[in-house]
Amino acid sequence: MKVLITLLSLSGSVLAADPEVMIQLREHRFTPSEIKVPAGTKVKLIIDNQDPTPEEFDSFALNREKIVFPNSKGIVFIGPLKPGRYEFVGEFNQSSAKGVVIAE
Ligand SMILES: [Cu+2]
Repeated sequence: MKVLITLLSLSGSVLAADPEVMIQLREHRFTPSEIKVPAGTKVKLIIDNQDPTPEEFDSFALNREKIVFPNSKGIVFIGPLKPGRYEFVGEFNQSSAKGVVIAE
């Protein structure tokens, strides 16, 4: 019974649509570079790499790392987050590819 309850609650969270945020990466810059998300909610980040080179979405604060191939999209789920600022970078182009998730 415990297993069944766990499965039901899992499918419940899958059925409820998680908010999605699209982030474009072009010329090694994220747009938007400042992303506001609701605190306490799981959010789906879609990273659309329009550059001809791979990039790695990397965030120590969010505890996430994801390689995104050239001209491809990568998906990173974050949260639920406490209110605050969570910086991220494109690890391969850290001088320009920078951004922050603001949970509020
Ligand atoms: Cu990394």
